[in-house]
Amino acid sequence: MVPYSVIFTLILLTSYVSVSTSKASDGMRHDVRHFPDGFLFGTATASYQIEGAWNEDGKSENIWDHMTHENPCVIDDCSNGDIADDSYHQYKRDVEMMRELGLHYYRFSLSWSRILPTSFPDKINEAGVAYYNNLINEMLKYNIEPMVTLYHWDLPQKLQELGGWANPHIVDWFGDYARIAFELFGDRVKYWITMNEPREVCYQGYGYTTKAPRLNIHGIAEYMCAKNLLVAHAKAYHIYDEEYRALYGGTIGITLSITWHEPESEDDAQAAEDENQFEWGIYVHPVFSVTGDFPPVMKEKIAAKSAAQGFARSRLPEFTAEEIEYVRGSSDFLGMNYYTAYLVYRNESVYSAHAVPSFYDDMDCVRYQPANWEGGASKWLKKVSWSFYKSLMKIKEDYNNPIVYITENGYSTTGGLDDDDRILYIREYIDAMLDAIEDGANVQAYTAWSLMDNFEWMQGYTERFGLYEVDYQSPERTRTPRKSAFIFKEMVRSHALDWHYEPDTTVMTIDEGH
Ligand code: PNW
Repeated sequence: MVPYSVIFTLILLTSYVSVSTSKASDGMRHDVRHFPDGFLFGTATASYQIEGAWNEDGKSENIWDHMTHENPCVIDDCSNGDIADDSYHQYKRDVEMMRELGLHYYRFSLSWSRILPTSFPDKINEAGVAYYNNLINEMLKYNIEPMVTLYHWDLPQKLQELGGWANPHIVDWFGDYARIAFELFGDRVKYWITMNEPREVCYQGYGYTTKAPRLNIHGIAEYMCAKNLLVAHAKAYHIYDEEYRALYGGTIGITLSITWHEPESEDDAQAAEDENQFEWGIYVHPVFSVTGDFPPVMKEKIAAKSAAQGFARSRLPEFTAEEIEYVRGSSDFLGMNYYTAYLVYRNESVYSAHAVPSFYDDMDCVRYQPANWEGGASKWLKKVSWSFYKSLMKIKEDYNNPIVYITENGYSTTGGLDDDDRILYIREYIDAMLDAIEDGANVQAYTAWSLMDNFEWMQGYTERFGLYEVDYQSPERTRTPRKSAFIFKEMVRSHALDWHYEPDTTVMTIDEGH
């Protein structure tokens, strides 16, 4: 197996060179490339990763509070988000940074248990609502549009005890919460995102142990989660569509993590396609395809494996005909978080490379990243910009060219203000995105992850994704612009990608009009 993969990796790497530079090698790479008119720029964060104030002013416990307090060292540095960036108190500085960057919008998420401490609509926490009102109003003062994610992983702990996303009642619970958010903030918020990255919620949190609540019930729980989460998303979409759209005229969609899977060899083309379907087709297909429902390959493979393994029915739950219709088309845009890629080969050996049953065993594939792919501080985050182009083109082709907002893209370091690696990553990915736009992909916005360093989930504060560095030793969590912040600012200001721009990083200013 090893020599085989090595040989094919080498062959593929040679062909990648032509993929990655196809635009550049024909003399077409422009030193300065302009973005289409109306193209928007923002940065993103998430509530648990930045807010802190975990138990202040009536907020109740969520699954990340619970997990990090019960079992601190599941996090690499045994840290937690109790204080994090203290954005609950420092939000005016956050908005000042958005103004420095000249952002058109800022993507952040709401903490369900801060707004609804019982998890349900019987009690609205006024202090929590006031925090979000203050943040939104401060942004709007400077014409920065809020883009609000309803769910970025911090489920109220009580709902987890009731089964969380594995309990179908969550469709109603999430719908009730969404309606309250639309009611409270819909007059000022025009961009809504229902869910952030169902894949990470379900596979990592329910199938494995790499996100809260670490259920580790693979091959079963991640599929229950996927179905309920999609119906819950659709519920929020229809509530907005029917009760608020005419009133407020906003737009609402779902954010998915897309990762490209490239065949290791020609023989693995179907394996790579299967992996793409299992990893993200499971969420894109039900919402964006013409037919709706889970991808056919998943339905077939999981039903067959389940039967052979002695299960009474497929471990992949079925949507009813009514649910298929309810979920199909339930998104005005595709929010795409894009970071990295993998190579894939087929593995149908009776000696499965994976636990049985499991999501990875079900697809009969193995994925990996070659050792010579360059990467950031995060083990999984390799810089593979050509894969961004391929993913955007596949989404254009397979799903009738939906409106795409890049709702996250970014790179990790271990810290420091001179982040040339991050700058190179961002420039290469944006270049690939511009190639896709030139070739017809309907990408309308780009969001850098992240505005500032924050609690990077299981990696705690060991991996830094910020355009601004955060000093976790200082009580006010001092934020300082990295070199990448200056580069990003210039890109927004000039509405162009300039490969040769070298910023003066001595003073960060707020330009006129911001
Ligand atoms: C995203 N992958 O997670 C999340 O939305 C953020 O909260 C997080 O901080 C950020 O990316 C950086 O990790 C991802 O394996 C986790 O491709 C894993 C992947 C992608 C996104």
